[in-house]
Amino acid sequence: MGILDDISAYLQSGRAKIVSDLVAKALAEGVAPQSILEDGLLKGMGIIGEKFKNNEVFVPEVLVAARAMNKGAQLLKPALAADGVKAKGVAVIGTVAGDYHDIGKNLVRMMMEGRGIEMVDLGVDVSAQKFLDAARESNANIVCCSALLTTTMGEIKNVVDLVKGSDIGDKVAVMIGGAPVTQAYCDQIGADCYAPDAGSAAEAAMRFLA
Ligand code: B1M
Repeated sequence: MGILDDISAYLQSGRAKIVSDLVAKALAEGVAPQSILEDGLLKGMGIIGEKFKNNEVFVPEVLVAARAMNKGAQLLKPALAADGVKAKGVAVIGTVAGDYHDIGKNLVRMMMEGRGIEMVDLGVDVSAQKFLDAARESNANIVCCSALLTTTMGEIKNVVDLVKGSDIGDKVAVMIGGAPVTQAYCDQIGADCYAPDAGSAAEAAMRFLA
């Protein structure tokens, strides 16, 4: 196995220290930063995303893999910037107003980061106006809303209405998800996309950006 396969494999098993060491070694050996990112880190995270979607791995495995991904990516950042490599796109993410659940939202963020998307995380209890302001400020391609309560799910519609009715409405896609959210609800409120889990959310985001 080459060093990039090793990076992918150790990332999948959440070995953050080894992943960092291997990324540093690959850089020292002159491997292109873009290749370390695409064929090592992102490849590993993509495999974890797919396994998570298929219930072959669960939340703890995703969290440790994401931590390893972040460690490796941090090390790679200066080299990527020097190489002129840009993020694949920008997404704003948050849990809607009145809702404090953030475990699923964080997983979605990590999976999307794992695909090379720059994430602006607004945290929890985020108003529709805050989603719109952040999307405008960061020039985002996607706004991602998470809701875990039937009582806060309606807030997603406020975000969709505000963002879609704004000056950036035709440039930004709104993606929605969370346990009570369904495709039928997505269709009903006119959001661009519903994703049932973090892996599917990352895949859908990549489709938008393509
Ligand atoms: Co809350 N809670 N909770 N809770 N809580 C639920 C959601 C509940 C189903 C429990 C129950 O009654 N069985 C219930 C909701 C009922 C309903 O509305 N139908 C509930 C309730 C009622 C409440 C309170 C009102 C309880 C109270 O105070 N009386 C209160 C509300 C507080 C508030 O937000 N205002 C409350 C509080 C809390 C805690 C703070 C204690 C804690 C949250 C801690 C935290 O998030 N930091 C908590 C927890 C942990 C849960 C449960 C147990 C677990 C949620 C979770 O993290 N799941 C939950 C019961 C359950 O689900 N078994 C429950 C794991 C996570 C990985 O899954 O978030 O679904 P999930 O995310 C998935 C997908 O949904 C999807 O991808 C993720 C990964 O695959 N996804 C997206 C999520 N966001 C997405 C966005 C996307 C795409 C996909 O695109 C943008």
